Amino acid sequence: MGNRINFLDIPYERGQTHPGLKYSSEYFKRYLDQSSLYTSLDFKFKKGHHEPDHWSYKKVYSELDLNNFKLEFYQSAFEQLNTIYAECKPMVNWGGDHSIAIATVTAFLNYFPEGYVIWIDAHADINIPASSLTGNLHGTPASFLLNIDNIGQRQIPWTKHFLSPQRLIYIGLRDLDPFEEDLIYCLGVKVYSMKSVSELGLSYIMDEVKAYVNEAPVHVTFDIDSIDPMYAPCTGVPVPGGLDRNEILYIARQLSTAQVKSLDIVEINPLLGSKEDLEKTFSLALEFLTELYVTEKRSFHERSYTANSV
Ligand SMILES: [Mn+2]
Repeated sequence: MGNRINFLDIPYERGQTHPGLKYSSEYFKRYLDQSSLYTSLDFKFKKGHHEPDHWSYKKVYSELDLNNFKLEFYQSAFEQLNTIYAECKPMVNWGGDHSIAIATVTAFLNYFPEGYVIWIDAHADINIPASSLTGNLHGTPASFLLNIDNIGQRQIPWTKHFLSPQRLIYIGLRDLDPFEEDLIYCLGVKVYSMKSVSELGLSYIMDEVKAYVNEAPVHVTFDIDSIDPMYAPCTGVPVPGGLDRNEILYIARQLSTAQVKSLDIVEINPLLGSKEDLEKTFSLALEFLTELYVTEKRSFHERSYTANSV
């Protein structure tokens, strides 16, 4: 029996500088055709949302620059998501760089203003344009979604609902700018950094996360660079010391399939890395999806986990 998931590619790559992210969904589909890895997922591919060709990359260091960055393209992705979101759950949004969260999270909040966002990432992506050291939009989406300094109101006026800091949960952080650290501390966002993963253990952390979100709807935004580059090397900003294969699959199993209404998978760049690196990265992404969405496997895993943990 297939587990139907709706798949939308949003191959925006101009929120960062490495070309290749726009081919990610294409490579993933090819990988699915060739892979010997078993999955009982039944992907329903929707016509995706592509960046206009004439859009040229521009670094973003201030809100003034941002106006030239044309966030209206994200608005059209939001609008497309909105029209299909109602009848298409669960929804997998395949990036692209992490700036697509500007579209995907606003679409989620439009349906579930009381929902939670679990942001799995090595980076917090919470710079404001003026604080960004790189000028790359993919390091800023959380600040728009949280409406820091009213930047959301000015730059993404299509959304009625901003994310409250209490409804954001980070997992896997390990590479933050000082501005981001201060901001997260002031906002009181829940953070499970890699340091807390090693100190508390993921089973403690996921129990806490599940108790915290309770029955509320959840959007997971999964940056592949949360994983250690040893297991998922094809990404533009790799940071050592990340989650290992077992840890990310454990997180996927612990999340309730019914509760996760939508998921982003971002920052897989098929042009960075060898053939072997590609195989590693895409197989891990597919395993993550399988553990998250194949409900009938869950009880088996839970049993085996209980058995192993005594
Ligand atoms: Mn990210």
